[in-house]
Amino acid sequence: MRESLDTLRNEFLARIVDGASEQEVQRLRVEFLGRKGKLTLMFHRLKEVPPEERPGLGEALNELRGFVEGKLELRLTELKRREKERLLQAERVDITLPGSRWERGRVHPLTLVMDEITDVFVAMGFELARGPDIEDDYHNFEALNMPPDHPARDMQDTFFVSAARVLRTHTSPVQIRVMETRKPPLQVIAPGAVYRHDDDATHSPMFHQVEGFMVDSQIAFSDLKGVLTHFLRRVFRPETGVRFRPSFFPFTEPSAEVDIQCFLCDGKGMVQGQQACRVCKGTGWLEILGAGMIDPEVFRFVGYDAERVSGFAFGMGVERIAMLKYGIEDIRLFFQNELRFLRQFA
Ligand code: 2NM
Repeated sequence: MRESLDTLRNEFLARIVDGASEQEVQRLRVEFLGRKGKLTLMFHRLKEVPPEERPGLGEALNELRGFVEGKLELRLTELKRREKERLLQAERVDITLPGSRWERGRVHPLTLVMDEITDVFVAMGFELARGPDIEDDYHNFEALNMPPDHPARDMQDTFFVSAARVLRTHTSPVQIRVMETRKPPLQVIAPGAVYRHDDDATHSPMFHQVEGFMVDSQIAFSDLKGVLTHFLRRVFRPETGVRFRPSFFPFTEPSAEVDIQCFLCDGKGMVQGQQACRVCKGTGWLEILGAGMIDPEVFRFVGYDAERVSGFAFGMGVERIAMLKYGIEDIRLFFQNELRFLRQFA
């Protein structure tokens, strides 16, 4: 039995080599110290030896058990230490590397101009309204006095989503929705993206408008002139000349095109004596807005009594105003997100 103790110790030592994995350590623990382990069995066999040999043998067995347990524990500790070391190496970071800077973002020039336009109307008591980019035929055309066969529908190259739904070609449907759900007096502006099948240096398939309207019991064309003149003198210069030319829109009657005096040549049309002004192309005027008195037909569609209410409405293209203000020649610059372009706007 003494000899088998030495054999067992040697066998164990041969197995608990340096490369032993955690699983191998656990297997060895079971194999030697488990309920039917080799060492455990030897403890059972103690009763087979003569009583006088038992104390010495028992002591030797206890010593071997302690030895095996110690070695197993040592091996596990070593494995854990190595794993920790491996992780520390793998996850090493160089804390002396400089950090990457966060560049401060800027407001997009179109947002800048749209906010500026909006602020002037809000200061005059207008409220903001929004609506869906995908509209139905009724709100985008029909209720704006453009029946299915109306020639004005050709004026707008419409993107169709389905037979009955379109990407809105103007923000006027937002105003229709406001009038449908609320009663005068109302002063509302509707800024937002609109869509037309157009694409060149001055036309983008998606662009932005700010439209607005005012409805009450006694709104006159002079109110339209006063509000829009004030607006234009706020966004451009306080002394800017403004003119109203007769025009046509299906949803307003009478209608007008609103021009401002050119801010580059001061309305002279010429710069440095003889050269035609590059901003107004020599005309001295810049077209900025469309406007008019809301057509009684539109009031009928939204359920207003045209005998009791009147109002004006207007609309403008944000890109056009931004291009004039900043001297931008190509509308596509707004949508290319070229940082060298965008960084120029404070
Ligand atoms: C324009 C020009 C003239 C306009 C009309 C309406 C509505 F819904 F009230 F009838 N909203 N916007 C309007 C009128 C828009 O844009 C050039």
